[in-house]
Amino acid sequence: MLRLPRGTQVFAEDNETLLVDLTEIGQRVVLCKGGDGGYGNLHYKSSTNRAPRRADKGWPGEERWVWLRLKLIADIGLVGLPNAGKSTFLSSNSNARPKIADYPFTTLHPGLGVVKVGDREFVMADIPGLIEGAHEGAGLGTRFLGHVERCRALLHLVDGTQDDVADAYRTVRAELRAYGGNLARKKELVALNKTDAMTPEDIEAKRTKLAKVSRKTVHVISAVAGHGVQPLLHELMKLVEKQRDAGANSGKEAA
Ligand SMILES: Nc1nc2c(ncn2[C@@H]2O[C@H](COP(=O)(O)OP(=O)(O)OP(=O)(O)O)[C@@H](O)[C@H]2O)c(=O)[nH]1
Ligand SMILES: [Mg+2]
Repeated sequence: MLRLPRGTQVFAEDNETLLVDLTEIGQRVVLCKGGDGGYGNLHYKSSTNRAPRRADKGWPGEERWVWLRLKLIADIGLVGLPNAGKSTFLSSNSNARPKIADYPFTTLHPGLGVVKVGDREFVMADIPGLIEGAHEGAGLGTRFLGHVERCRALLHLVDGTQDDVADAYRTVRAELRAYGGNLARKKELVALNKTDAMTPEDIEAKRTKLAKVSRKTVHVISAVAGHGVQPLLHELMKLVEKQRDAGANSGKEAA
């Protein structure tokens, strides 16, 4: 028996045919039937033959090669360029304690955290930073874009201390689109992060720029100082509940 985390997909040897999608906790499937153990001498013992020489070997079990691909299931997926502050945001607002550092690709594996908003909660996934070409394997590549597939909605973080916030936003969006599937169609909230390290004029200029390129309301936050975070968490919670009601998630394609 093999125990696998929820969200694991099992593919056939061709690495294309999906055999099972383990989206539920406790789900069990038989991939290969076990063999036949055969019979030992004891089985042939009888009143007339007290020491039988006979034994039957049985047959081997089924064998097959499979590919396992883990695609995390979360309510909200954090996306953004490396160093945008994704892990910081997850760490300051959930029970998760991811590694945080001032260099790109600090996060090498996606991680999950539970975010509490009042008496409700949602699960947020910290995804390694995306860079141009990620959909073709650049940086940490496509492996992580797969995790985004299963999130109900996205929070796109943009580091406000970089010069070109519009370009940062576009780069990530282009990767989501290029990966295909329903990634680019997912609901997305946008936040300008690290505003504790910016002047009010700079914040305003970059917020305007980002709103223009994303055509969305831009949340102005500081993941470190906690500025603007509570209203954003409420928005995320509202969005998650709406998506849950609509059945958009989580293994299955959004309706
Ligand atoms: N001033 C300031 N710095 C921040 C803020 N949020 C994150 N940082 C800093 O930015 C750097 C990168 O933060 P991370 O949370 O590791 O960034 P990430 O997006 O997870 O990066 P990758 O895992 O490499 O994709 C760290 O030095 C953080 O301390 C913020 O709100 N304000
Ligand atoms: Mg990180």
